Amino acid sequence: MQTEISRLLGIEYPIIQGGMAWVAEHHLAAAVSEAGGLGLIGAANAPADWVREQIREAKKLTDKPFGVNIMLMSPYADEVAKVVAEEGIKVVTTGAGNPEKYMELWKGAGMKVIPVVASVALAKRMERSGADAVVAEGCESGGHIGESTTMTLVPQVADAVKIPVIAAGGIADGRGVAAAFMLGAKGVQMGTCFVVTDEAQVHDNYKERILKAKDIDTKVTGRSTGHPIRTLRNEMTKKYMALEEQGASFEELEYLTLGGLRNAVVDGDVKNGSVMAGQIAGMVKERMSCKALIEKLVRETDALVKGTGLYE
Ligand code: TUI
Repeated sequence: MQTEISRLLGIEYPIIQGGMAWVAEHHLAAAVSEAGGLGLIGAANAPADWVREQIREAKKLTDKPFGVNIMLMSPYADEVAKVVAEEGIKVVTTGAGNPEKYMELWKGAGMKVIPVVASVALAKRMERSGADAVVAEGCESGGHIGESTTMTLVPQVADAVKIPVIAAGGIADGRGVAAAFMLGAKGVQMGTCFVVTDEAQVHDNYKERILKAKDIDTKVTGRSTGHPIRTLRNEMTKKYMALEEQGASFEELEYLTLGGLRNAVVDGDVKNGSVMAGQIAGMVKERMSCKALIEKLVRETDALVKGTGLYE
């Protein structure tokens, strides 16, 4: 399953684990990389020292390449941007913004830079600034999302740029991976299906909520504040919708979703917390190791793609 992306990153399979806030810590990232994909540590809103520590811990668990995802709205983004270069990280992905101001630093350090984009315009701009690839993330994804679906975004981005495109949003089995290749992607990034893996340090209530989710169980809060976030519906989303209708303040609304992610992931408060997950949660029904998941994805994809020449 070699593509431009697996070759660019020096990995076995072009399968990337999303840099999910509170979820993508060193155990998960190392397990994905050990299994032949690319694991990511999600810097999210964490201080730079936490990120440095996570990088050092991941290095103890794997010699294979892994990356760091930098959430650009983080108050610590500037510091984290320096830490990843200092620690010799080979691949950085970014989300929720435009990473242009860090490009010189990262390219100078010999790093591969892969911004997550939700539009053709940002994809083109990233290519001009020297990005090595982009992740085109459709709004099927969990967490902070854009407007377009994966089905519409991926081919439009693939047509607009020469650098390889990685598809994200709504992928959790070989059919999704093969479909992404059909749309012009050279790799995939997945989040929700990695949350329920054995290595994910996530409260069991959170994993169970994903495993029990049905197709229509996600909601998007924050469209009115300009920060749309996809989560599984619960008391929090109900309260959010009610507050939104009453014209609550931006801060009040933001606190409800973003503050609640830690409560859900760490404490298992899946009623009032923020249970970020993608629309594909309804199809994620089995717990397994990262190795078993990646082997299953590769096996299923191979069976569908064989003979089509799509891997070349
Ligand atoms: O970033 C994500 N997903 C996330 S981040 C997150 S935690 C969070 N914390 C505080 C505030 C908001 C979120 C939970 N989930 N995915 C990557 C992604 N990036 N999706 C969409 C975008 C995006 C959207 C607009 C990237 C760039 C953009 O425009 C940038 C510009 O300046 O043009």
